[in-house]
Amino acid sequence: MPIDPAAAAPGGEPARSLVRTEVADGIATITLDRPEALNALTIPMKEELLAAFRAIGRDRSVRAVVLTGAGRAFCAGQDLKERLEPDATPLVVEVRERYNPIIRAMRSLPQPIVGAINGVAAGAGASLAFACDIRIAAEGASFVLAFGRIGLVPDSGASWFLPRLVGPAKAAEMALLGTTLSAADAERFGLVVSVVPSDGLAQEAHTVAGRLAGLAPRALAHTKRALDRSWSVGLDDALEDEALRQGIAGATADHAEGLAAFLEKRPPRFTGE
Ligand code: T3D
Repeated sequence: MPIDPAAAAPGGEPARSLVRTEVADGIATITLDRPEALNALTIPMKEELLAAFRAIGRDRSVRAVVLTGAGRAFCAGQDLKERLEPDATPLVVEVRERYNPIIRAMRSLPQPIVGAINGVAAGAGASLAFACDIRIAAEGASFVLAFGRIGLVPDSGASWFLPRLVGPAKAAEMALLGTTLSAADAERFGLVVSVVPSDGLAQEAHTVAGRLAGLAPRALAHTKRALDRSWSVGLDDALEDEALRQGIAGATADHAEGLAAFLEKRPPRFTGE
């Protein structure tokens, strides 16, 4: 979607899209598609991923997003071979200008994101998983903050998300020791909502995304923002923020539809208005 796969690459070869976006039934499925390198992130891939989120954010027909990886991994983080290239971008610039915008785009996306964690999520790949709203894992999936193993620090939001998702003690173990969290332990710590057999992951993620897609989009967008905001405000501030958002949601046609559906004992048909 963001990059035309048919467009010529510098060497004359058709550029291969490394991030696939498919939209069906109000659900956009984004697939990191570089399985030969465990979906490790290169610059073009990061650019495509950012473009994909931005395009989805503008598309009102999309009500929910599924983020997953092709092959046996979710994402192995930064492509370390690219990093060794002589003209590699300085780390501070790469993180600030290529990783952080993706994480911001995910968190400011009005639609909820379901992470379908099909395999290992390492380094910035784990950060991408953490930045989803809801995560479902395949039985063989795992999470590892691989940064420390190569003398780097957690980035792309990992140091912010992880303590909030699994608690400070587990986050410290994972961040400092680089301990791998299995899918089963990720469920125990609340990082993923469920663990399913590998061959059932896509279906389960789409079922959850389908439930989200059937809800009122504006209410979901406000809920997502309110949950994020709760980390940085006190109760008084949160109470007032809730009141304001409720005022906005209450004025939507979807709220009226929700009430009508309740009274008529039928499923609501939310339009996003
Ligand atoms: O720009 C910046 O650098 C700043 C941003 C940093 C953010 C980061 O993400 S830093 C962290 C980067 N990621 C890692 O350090 C993870 C490196 N990978 C691994 O530790 C392991 O591959 C895994 C634990 C993810 C999986 O292990 P395993 O045993 O299942 O697979 P493998 O055999 O190690 O890897 C399979 C292939 O994928 C292999 O290629 P080959 O030898 O078969 O041709 C391997 O080189 C490749 N691969 C895996 N991870 C990466 C990668 N290639 C490039 N970059 C990778 N990150």
